[in-house]
Amino acid sequence: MDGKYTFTIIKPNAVSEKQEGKIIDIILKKGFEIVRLQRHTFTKAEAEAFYDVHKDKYFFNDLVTYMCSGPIYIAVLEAEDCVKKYRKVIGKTDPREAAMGTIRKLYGKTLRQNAVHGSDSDASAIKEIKLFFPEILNN
Ligand code: 3AN
Repeated sequence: MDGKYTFTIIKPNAVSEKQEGKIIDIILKKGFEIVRLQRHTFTKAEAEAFYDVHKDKYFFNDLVTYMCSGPIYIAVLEAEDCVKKYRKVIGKTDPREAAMGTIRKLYGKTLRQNAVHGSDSDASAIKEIKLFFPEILNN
C-alpha cells in the first residue's frame, strides 16, 4: 500500500462549527478518493493510542482531552503519493503558519484546535489505518 493511502481526522472544533462538509469538499476537489468515512467519538484509550508518539510531550494530556471532547470524522483517503499530497492540502500544524488556502489556515483556530489530522509518513498512515479500518490493509 506504499504511498497509496493516508488517514485523516476532522477534529472536534471543525465538527462543532459544522465545517466538515466544506473540508470534505476540499478533499474531493483536490483529487482524493474517500475510501472510508465515519463519524466517531474517541474514547480516552483510543486517543491515547492514536497519539502515543506524543505521550511524553507537555501537551499530551490536553491533546487527548480535546480529541475526546466531541464528535470527529475519521477517514481513509487514497491518491498517488497520498501522505505528502495531503500534508500539503492541510498545511502546517499551527494554523497561523499554514499557507493560504490550506484546510488548517481556513478552519484551524489554534495549534491544538487545528481542524484536521493527516498522517505524517506512510508508516504512521499504516499504524493509524490499522487502529480503525484494518480490513483495508488486508486487501
Ligand atoms: P501534525 O498533526 O501536524 O502532524 P504533530 O504530530 O506534531 O503535528 O502534533 C499532533 C497534534 O498535537 C497536532 N495536530 C496539534 O493538534 C497538537 N500539538 C502539536 N504541538 C502542540 C503544542 N505545542 N501545543 C498544543 N498542541 C500541540
